[in-house]
Amino acid sequence: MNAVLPHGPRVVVIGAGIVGCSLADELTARGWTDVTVLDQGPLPAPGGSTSHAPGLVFRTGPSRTLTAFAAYTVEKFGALEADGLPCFTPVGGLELATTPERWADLHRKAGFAASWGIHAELVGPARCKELWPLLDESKVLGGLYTPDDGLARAVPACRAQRERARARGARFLDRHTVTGIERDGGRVTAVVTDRGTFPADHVVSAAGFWGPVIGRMAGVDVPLLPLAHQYAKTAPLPELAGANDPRTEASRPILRFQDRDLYFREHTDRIGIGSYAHRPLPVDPFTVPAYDDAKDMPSSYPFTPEDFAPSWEDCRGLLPALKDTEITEGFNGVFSFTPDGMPVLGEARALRGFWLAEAVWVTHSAGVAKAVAEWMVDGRPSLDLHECELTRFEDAQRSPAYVAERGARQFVEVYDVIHPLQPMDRPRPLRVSPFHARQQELGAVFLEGGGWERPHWYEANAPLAEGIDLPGRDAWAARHWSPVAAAEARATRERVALYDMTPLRRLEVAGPGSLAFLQRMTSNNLAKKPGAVTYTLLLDEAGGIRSDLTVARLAPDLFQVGANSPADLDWLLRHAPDDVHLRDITSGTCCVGVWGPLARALVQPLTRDDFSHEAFGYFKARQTCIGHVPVTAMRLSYVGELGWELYTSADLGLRLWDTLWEAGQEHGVIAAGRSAFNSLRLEKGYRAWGHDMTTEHHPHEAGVGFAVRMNKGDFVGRSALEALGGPDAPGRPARRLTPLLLDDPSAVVLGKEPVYVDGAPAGYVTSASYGYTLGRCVAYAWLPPLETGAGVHIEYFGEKVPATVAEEPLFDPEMTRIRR
Ligand code: FAD
Ligand code: THG
Repeated sequence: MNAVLPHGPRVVVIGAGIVGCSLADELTARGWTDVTVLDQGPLPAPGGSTSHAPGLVFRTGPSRTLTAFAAYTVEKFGALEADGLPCFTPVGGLELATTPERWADLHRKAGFAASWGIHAELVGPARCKELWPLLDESKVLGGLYTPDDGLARAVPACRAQRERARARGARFLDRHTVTGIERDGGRVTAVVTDRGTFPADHVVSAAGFWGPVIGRMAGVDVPLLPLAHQYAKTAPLPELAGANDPRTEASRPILRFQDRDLYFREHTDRIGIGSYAHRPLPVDPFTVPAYDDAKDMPSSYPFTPEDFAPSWEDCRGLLPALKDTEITEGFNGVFSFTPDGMPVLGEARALRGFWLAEAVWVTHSAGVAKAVAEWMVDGRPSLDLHECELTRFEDAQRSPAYVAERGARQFVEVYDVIHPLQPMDRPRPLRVSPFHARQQELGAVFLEGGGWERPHWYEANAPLAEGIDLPGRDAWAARHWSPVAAAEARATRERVALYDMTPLRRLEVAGPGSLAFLQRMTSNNLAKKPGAVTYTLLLDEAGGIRSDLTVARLAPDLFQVGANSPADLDWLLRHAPDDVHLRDITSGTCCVGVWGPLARALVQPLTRDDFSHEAFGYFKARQTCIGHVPVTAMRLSYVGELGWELYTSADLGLRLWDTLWEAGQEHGVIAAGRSAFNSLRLEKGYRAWGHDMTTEHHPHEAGVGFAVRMNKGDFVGRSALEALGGPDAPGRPARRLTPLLLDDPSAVVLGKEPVYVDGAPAGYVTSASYGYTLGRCVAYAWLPPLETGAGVHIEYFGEKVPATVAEEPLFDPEMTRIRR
C-alpha cells in the first residue's frame, strides 16, 4: 500500500540492484513518487551483480565525473543506516606499488585526488605494513592511502533506499520479468512483464549487464559487454581471529595490488580476493539463465580454479600468512564493461522516455542515480556527464564486434597504468581519412580517437627537428610524444603545413527553418550573409556550455556546422523542427587545414578565385575549386595562422591532398600532426570542449563570452545567463579558465594536475602542452580569479612546479598573423 498519493509522471525502473534502488530513492526525493521498480528475481537479493558485490569503494581516478559519483556514494551511504549500521564503512583504501612504474603512477593518482578534492597520502612500506599487518612489506615500494574510502554494504544500502522510496510512494515488485517495451509515436508507453503490463511515461533500464537484452526490446543498442570476474574467499585465518566485528566484517583498508590485477578486503576472519588477472570470460547476456534456473544466481558462474591459480601464488607472495590456508569458496561473477570503461547513461533519442543507467559500479551508483534523477526531473544533470552519455559513441563504435573487443580489452587493462594518450591497440585501423596512404608514406605515428586514425607527428619531419634545441622530458611526458612535433609547430608558424582535419565532426543543416533553428540553439548571431562563418556556443537551458561550434552559412538555407562530439548531433536532432534537415556528413567528406604564413602563396595559384585578404576575409567561406577538386574553403584556423580549411567529398580527398602537396613543395610544405596542433591552439588560447569547458561552466568564466550575443533574440540558455548577470554570479564559486605559463622552460605537465594557490589546492589543469613558439609549457586551469603575474604551483608526480598566471592570448594578441 502506498503511504502517499503518487506525484509526477509514471516511472518504471527495470532492475532492483544498487542502481535501480538508488534511483527510486533519488527520484522520490525529488517529488517524482509514482515509481515502480521491477525485478525478475526475488528481493532483497534478486540475483544481479549487486547481490554479491564485495563493495569496495576507491574514489580516485582520472575521471573527475566518476570521482564525483563515488564521493557522493560515500557521503550518502555513510549517512544511510540498515540494521543499525551505516551502509558504508570507512576502513580506508590502500593501493600498493611493487614496481617503480606503479609507484610513479600513485604519485600521479595522488594528484588526481588533490584535483578532485579527495584526501590521499603517499605512504612508505612501513606505514603500509602498519595499515595491513599481513603484508610482506619488502615487496612494497609504497602506497597511496585514502582514509575516507572503504566498503559499501550494497544489499543493505538497497534495502535502506527501498524503504525510504517506499515511504514516499514507490513500489518494488520482485519476480516480475520484463519481456517487452511498448511505444507509440517514438515514446515509451508501457513495460510488459510476465505478470502484466505497467503503463509508463518514463522507463529506466537499470538492468545491469542485462542492459543489451532490455535495449533490444526498446530498439536501442546498449554498448556493454558482460564479463565474469573472479572473487574468492580464504578459510578463516588465525591471524585475523577476533580482529573484526562480524557485523561490519572489516577494519583494515581495502587493498589493491594492481601490479598483479588483485584486490583484497576482510570478511571478519577471512580474506576476500578479487582478480582481474585471468583471461576475459565474456558472457552472452541473452543466454543468462532465469533466476530459478540458475545454479546459484544468474550473475554467478562456477569458479574456475585453473584461472585463479597464478593469482593465488601472487596473493601468497604478498600476504605470506596465506601460505598456510586455502581458498574455500569462489565464483565467477558477472558485471558490465563498456568500450571505454565508463557508464552508459541518458535517454535514447529514438525512443523518448527510455533511459539507460547501465555499466555502473556500486562505487558510482548513488552519484549516477542522483545525476540521472536530476536529468529526468530538472531536464539536466548538475554534473558534466559527457564521458558517460549514451550519445558519446560513434556509429562505428556500436557494432557488437567493437563492443566485444573493446569491452574485453577494458577488462584486461582495468588496473594497468594508462597514459592519457595511450590508444587501444584493437580494432585498428577502423576509420581512416582519404589521406591515410600518404600519411603512412610520411611515417605518420597514429593515435586513435573516435575510431579514427589520427597522425600525431610524421617521422618524415625528423630531419627538421635536428637543429631545434628542446629541453629533455621525463619518460612519462615523452610517451606518445616526439621532438618532431616541435619542428612541425615551427614549420606551421614559419612556412606552411597540411593538417588532416577529417575527424572534425561536420553537420549539414538545411531547409527553410535552418536559420531560425540555429539562432535558437546557439549563442552567437548567425543572421549574416551567405559566406559568413561564426564561432558560436551550444548552451543548455542553464547556460552551461554543451559545445562550441563554427557555423558556416553556405546559402540562405544551408549551413555547415563544425562540431565536437556525436552528442552535438543528438542534441540538435532532439530540438529540430520538421522544416530543418540535419545530417552528419563527416564520414562521406574530408578536410585539410592549410595553415602558415605561406598558406596563401600555396593555395592561390590552384584556384581562379581571389584568395586575397580583401576578397576572402577572415571567418568567411566559399565554394571554389582547388585544381580539379571542388571544395568548400573556410578561412579560419584553430592553430592561429593564416589559412583555410578545405572540405571536399571523400572520393576526391586524395587528389586534394596530392594537389596541395605538389604545389607546396616550393614553399617547403610539411604534413603536421595533432601533437603540434594541440600546442599551437593552446598558445592561441583556443578552448577544447570537453577538456577546458563543459556544461558545468558558463561562457563568461570560460572566456568565451565574446560568442554570446544577448541582444540577438531568444536562444537556449539566454534567460539563465541573464539571471546570472556577470561572470561572478552570486551563489556560484568565482572561477576562471586561467592561462598559466610554467616558469621553468624545461618543465611540462599534461593535464588534470592539481594547482596550488598559497600552498592549498585551488583547481586543476584542463589541458596543457609545451608551447614551442613561446618556449614554455602552457597550461589552462580552472582557478579562482587571480591577477596576471600571480604565482601558483602545479603538482606533477608529487613535485610542485612553479607557474605564473598569464595574459591571453599568449601568442599573437593583435591577430597580425591571421588577419592579413
Ligand atoms: P544489477 O545488480 O545486476 O541489477 C540489475 C537487476 O536487473 C538484476 O537484479 C536483474 O535481476 C534485473 N533484471 C535484468 N533483466 C531483467 C528483466 N528482463 N526483468 C526484470 N528484471 C531484470 N563494484 C564496486 O563498486 N566495487 C566492488 O568491489 C565490486 N566488486 C565486484 C565483484 C564481483 C565479483 C562482481 C560480479 C561485481 C563487482 N562490482 C563491484 C560491480 C558491481 O557489482 C556492479 O557494477 C553493480 O552491482 C551493478 O549494479 P546494477 O544495479 O547496475 O546491476
Ligand atoms: N574548425 C571548425 N569547426 C570547429 C573547430 C575547428 N568546431 C569545433 C571546434 N573546432 C571549435 N573550436 C574553435 C575554437 C576557436 C576558434 C575556432 C573553433 C577560433 N576562434 C577565434 C578566436 O577566438 O579568436 C575566432 C572567434 C571569432 O572571430 O568569433 O578560430 O577547428 N571548422
